Amino acid sequence: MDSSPTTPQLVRFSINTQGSDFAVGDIHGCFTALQQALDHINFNPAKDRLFSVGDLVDRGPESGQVLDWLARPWFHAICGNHDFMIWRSALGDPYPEVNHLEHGGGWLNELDQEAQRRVGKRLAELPLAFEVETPEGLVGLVHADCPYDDWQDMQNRPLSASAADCCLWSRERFQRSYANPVRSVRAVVHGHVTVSSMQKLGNVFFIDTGGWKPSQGHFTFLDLHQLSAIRGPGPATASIRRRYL
Ligand SMILES: [Mn+2]
Repeated sequence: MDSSPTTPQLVRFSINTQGSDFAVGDIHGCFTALQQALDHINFNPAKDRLFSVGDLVDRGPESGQVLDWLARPWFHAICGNHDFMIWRSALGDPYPEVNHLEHGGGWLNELDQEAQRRVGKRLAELPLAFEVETPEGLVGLVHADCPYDDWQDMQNRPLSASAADCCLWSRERFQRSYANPVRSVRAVVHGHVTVSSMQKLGNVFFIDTGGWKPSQGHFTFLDLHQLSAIRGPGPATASIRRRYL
């Protein structure tokens, strides 16, 4: 079975002249908590857009809602390592390096084969990177780490296997506190590394503040026009969500 994605690795969004653009960190199947946080910040789906930095699924109770969310015209997502592991499994070619069940991937097995295939095909379409036009220039989004010091390298050539791996899995930039800016782009936004509050290294933002965690953490929304963070509410649904973990 061919499990290679056919989607462009980088997708560009033109400027939103009507409303705000927000990036949000890992969701991990906590869509009810995400919706509550969106309500809290007065997100307006008629004119605002929400960009997920990936890891839509696994760990939380509502991974099965992922296709409904991806059908919403204001919601856009790149691929995280969990989305990657799910589509590989769902299309019959599991990623061999990680025991996915230990990392929250068991929900897939509860779907019938047709539903698994629908999820797999859709998640395999998620690109590895977005670039969003803002009044002050392009903002890039990559799940884990940008493999290059210059965003043009994301734009001008196909990603090598190791560069794609970096986009999905790397923690190096964060762990090494590598603060050189990524050139030719206003900012780059990552999830993947869970932090207690948004962190910034050079022009690179780490925004996964654990909104998916059952008893701690919150969603952070990074306004891509202002490059300012809005804190969502804490884990208000903890008692509901903990049952599933
Ligand atoms: Mn991740």
